[in-house]
Amino acid sequence: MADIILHHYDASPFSEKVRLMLGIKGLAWRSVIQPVIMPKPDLIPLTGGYRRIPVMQIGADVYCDSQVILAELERRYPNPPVVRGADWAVNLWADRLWFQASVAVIFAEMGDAVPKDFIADREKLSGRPFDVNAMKAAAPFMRAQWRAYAAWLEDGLAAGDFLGGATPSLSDVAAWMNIWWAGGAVPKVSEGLLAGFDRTAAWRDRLRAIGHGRRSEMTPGEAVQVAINSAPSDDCPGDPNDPSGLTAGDPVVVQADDYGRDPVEGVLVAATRNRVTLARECGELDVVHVHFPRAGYVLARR
Ligand SMILES: N[C@@H](CCC(=O)N[C@@H](CS)C(=O)NCC(=O)O)C(=O)O
Repeated sequence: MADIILHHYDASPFSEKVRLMLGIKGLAWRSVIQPVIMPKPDLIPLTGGYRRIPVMQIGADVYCDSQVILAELERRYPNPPVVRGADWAVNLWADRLWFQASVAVIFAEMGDAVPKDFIADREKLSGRPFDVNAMKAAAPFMRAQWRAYAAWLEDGLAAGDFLGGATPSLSDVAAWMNIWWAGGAVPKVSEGLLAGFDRTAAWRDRLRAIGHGRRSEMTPGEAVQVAINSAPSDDCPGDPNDPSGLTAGDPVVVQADDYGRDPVEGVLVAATRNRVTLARECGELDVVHVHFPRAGYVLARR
């Protein structure tokens, strides 16, 4: 099987979910470090416009968003099993509600030290002002939200070493992102918000000990060459009951429904219950298949 290539950067919390999943599965993977802000000249040709991180690439298949990345890793490498129960719903909560609380808590603390070009980039990404004073004003409320979310984790760990029982599950991976990010970026604040949460502290040590699998570096240019020299894999059939009414071959556009809404255009390969796949012909790259989650993304005819 072709190499797993993860386009990421070390400080990226959403990438940390994928790195932990690679650790749980014990996989070897290639690490491609992408820029923290635009431009991303060796990423955009692969995705067709999607700029967020992480992106996973396997040959000429490109997976945008940690949700579809984690699902594809589970599909290709089912052992040990990681996804169970209502894990995907927990994942979206940790990605959205908890992550937004983390953003406010972290940038209220360190926002004044953030470089201007980063702020300008993130304002463009979100379409809203990156207002550190507003984050500071909201911080007391957001810290309370953050601790309430962490308390669910603490309570969820009463029955076992991990949220899904005796072995790590996707819920652990999803929750880990927020604990990992706050712990690294604002350690004192995080310590206060987790005060008394002893099970969470022990769980954090257990997850940290899992590591990231076997990582080796690759340059962004090499990754583009891999896509040029590969053909996309076969995809599963579309959902015949899909409410969009779209069928394979239709010209479509996909975009995120939260932030980083850059539209990606292509030809529909398949729309399943939880994934949409587009074929894109892109100069030298010939055909790549770009995969997005359904939950959290808008799919429309062009
Ligand atoms: N829903 C996306 C969110 C990804 C996301 O927000 N990533 C951050 C980095 S952790 C990002 O792309 N920031 C802008 C950038 O890096 O250019 C996912 O699950 O992958």
